[in-house]
Formats: sequence, structure tokens, C-alpha cells
Amino acid sequence: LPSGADGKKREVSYYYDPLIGNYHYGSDHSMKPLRIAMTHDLLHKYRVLNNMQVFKPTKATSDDLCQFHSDEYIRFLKRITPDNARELAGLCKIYNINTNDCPVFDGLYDYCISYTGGSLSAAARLNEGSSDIAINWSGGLHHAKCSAASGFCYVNDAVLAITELLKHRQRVLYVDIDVHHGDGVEEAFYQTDRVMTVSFHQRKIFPYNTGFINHIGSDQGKYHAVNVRLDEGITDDTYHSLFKPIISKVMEVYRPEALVLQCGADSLARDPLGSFNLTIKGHAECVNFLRSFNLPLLLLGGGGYCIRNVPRCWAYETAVAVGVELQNDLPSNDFYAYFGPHYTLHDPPIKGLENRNSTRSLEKIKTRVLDNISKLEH
Ligand code: TV7
Ligand code: CA
Ligand code: ZN
Repeated sequence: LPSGADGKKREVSYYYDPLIGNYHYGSDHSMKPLRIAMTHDLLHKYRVLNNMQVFKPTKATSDDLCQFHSDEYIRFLKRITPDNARELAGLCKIYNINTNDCPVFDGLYDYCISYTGGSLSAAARLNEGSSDIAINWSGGLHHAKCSAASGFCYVNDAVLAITELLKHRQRVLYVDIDVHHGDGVEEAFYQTDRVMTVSFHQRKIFPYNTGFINHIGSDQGKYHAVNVRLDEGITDDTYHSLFKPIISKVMEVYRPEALVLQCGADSLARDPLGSFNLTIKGHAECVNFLRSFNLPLLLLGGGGYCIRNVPRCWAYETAVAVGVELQNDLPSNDFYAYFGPHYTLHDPPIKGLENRNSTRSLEKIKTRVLDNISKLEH
């Protein structure tokens, strides 16, 4: 287990739709829902499922989706199919669907209500108080906007799950370790002090014009948005030289009553879309660190485009949530061939990859961010 694991067990609920792996964005699309089925199979073969309450989520209703999204957009999402996409080209353009990033595919609406149902069920479970940690690896689609799809995301399950938590809690902390900026979640709560959003992300990649350090929230929400923009090649140690002090300060000053962690695995080394150099252990240390605060914790998936890394990462993070260890040799599983040539859980960081974050620039970001957070004190 990562350093500092307290060895104490937690009551963990895990949400998984056995059909989620069958949805296809398109043959050459980077986003592959199959990685969720691969994660589930690893958890099964590692015998981690036995240590959790495993649920098949109920699908979200269109009323659920409209708690954040506009009625018109949801009506359109329900209606659009590969067959009528040409007729509906005008609306597709308005709602940013049928682009390369957000294609129309068979079962698109079912996919949306499935992954969103998982996040909503998980949040409701935490609200009941019957679990300490709830997990939905198919969620975390943090770019979707009120009336538009964006960056592989159609429905913003993270926003909806936070909204569900707000029914029972005064303050929710959202932390986003996906390599991309969590713009949809930040935007949804930019003007409120009931949600604090903290995103760590890589500079100069999608979504390009958001996530700057001086974007700190507005009105009631001033100082309740935190953005940590990093350069390529960041390692576990340098990442945590920011992550831990920033999260500790937020905990101390903001005193959240529930935590949501978007665990996008595209911040791992060797991701084709991101250029960080984190190991699975470094990534999972974020899960372990949030877990150590003993607050209701919702774990969501997100990005992750190296199909052999994502299941290993999320299986390991599930084990961290539960508090069990996993042997480094992968058990035999339905997707064994994907995990060659080493067939192990852990990989070293990329040797010789330059960390383009200098000690000075990291120190500067840390000082600036901690200073902003301290302004919401009193
Ligand atoms: C949460 N980067 C989502 C991250 C969304 C990133 C983008 C692609 C991409 C799309 C493909 C594809 C791709 C190899 C990579 C400006 C553009 C440039 C589309 C080709 N291969 C998350 C979204 C990002 C689609 N989009 O945070 C089909 O990369 O940079 C852009 C926008 C216009 C569209 N083109 C890319 O991780 C889940 N897209 C292959 C096939
Ligand atoms: Ca992020
Ligand atoms: Zn991402």
C-alpha cells in the first residue's frame, strides 16, 4: 500500500454496469469504455470484489440529467442516432456532437444514463451514510457543459453527483487529477462557496483556454476554484510536493463535508494524450491521501488512453480504497494479452524523460495557490 496507509478498512460500494464495455465511440477513437470492463475483470480475478458491496447502478432518468443540463440538450441527446444525425446536423453543431471528439454512436443515450446512474447511485449511497467510499470508474466525464458535449463527455456526471451530495452536506470538495482541466465542473460551481474545485492538469493541451492559476472563482465562489497547471514530465515526488500541501491546506481552511476525486488515468506515464510521468503508485497516493481524511469519498474515473494502464491503475486504486494489497504479478484474466510483455501491476516511471517543472516554478505555483486558499479563511 502507498506510504501512510492506516491499515483501517473502509466500507466500500462499487458501481458497475456489465454492459458498459460494449459501447464504442468509434474504432479509432481514443476513449474506450472497454477499459471499465477490463478493470472489473481484474478486480474479480484479484478477488477484490469480495471486499466491497458491488452494485449494478440504476440508470439515470432524464429528470436526473436536467438537474444540470438543459431540457433541450437532453431531449436532443435522447433523440440523436447514427441514422438521423444527417437530418439533425444543425442541432448536432449547436450541441457539439458529431465532431471527432464527441461522435454519435449506437446506444449513446444509454451509455450516458448508465455512467451517470453509477455516479448518482454512488453519491446517494454516501448520503445514506451506509458506505465510507463509493466508486464509479465509468464516470468522471468532467468536460460536459449545461447545453453541450465536450471532450468525449456528453453528460457531466461529476456535477450531478456533487449536486446530489449537496442535498445532505454544506460543503463538497472536488479534486481532479485527470491530465486535462476539469472545466465543466469548475464552471458549474464557479460562483458558489458550497463546492470547492481543485484541478491539477497539463498546460497547453485541451481545453486550451481554461484552468489558469488566476481563475479562482467569482462572487460567493471567489477563492473556491483552484487551478494547478503543470508542465510535461512531472514525477510522483514533484507532483506530491504540490498535491499534499495544497489539499492539506484546503482541508484545514475549507473543511469540506464530502470529497469527490476524479481519478483520470491519463496523468500516468505513457498516456498517448498526456505527458506526465506519474506511476500507478504515485497516482494512487492521491486516493490514499484523500481517504486518510475519513470523510465520505466518491471516486470517479475519467480519462486514460493507454488501455493496459487504466485497468491496472483503477484496480490498484480500488484495492487502496478497500485497504487490501495486490500481488504485482497479474492474475490470469480475460484480457491477459493486453498486459504483456511484463504482466505486472506496476511499471517504473519513464527513464530519462525530462521533468520540465523546475523546483522554482513549482515553488512559485505552490506559494500562489496556498496564498489564494488562505484568503477564504475566517
Ligand atoms: C475526460 N485530444 C477527455 C479529454 C478530451 C480531449 C483531444 C483527441 C483525439 C480525438 C480523436 C482521436 C485523438 C489522438 C486528443 C481540438 C481538437 C483536436 C479530433 C481529432 N484521437 C478527458 C479532447 C481533445 C477522435 N480535443 O479529460 C477520434 O487524439 O484537442 C482537442 C480538439 C479538435 C478535434 N480533433 C482533436 O480525459 C474523459 N482529442 C481519434 C479519433
Ligand atoms: Ca485535472
Ligand atoms: Zn483527460
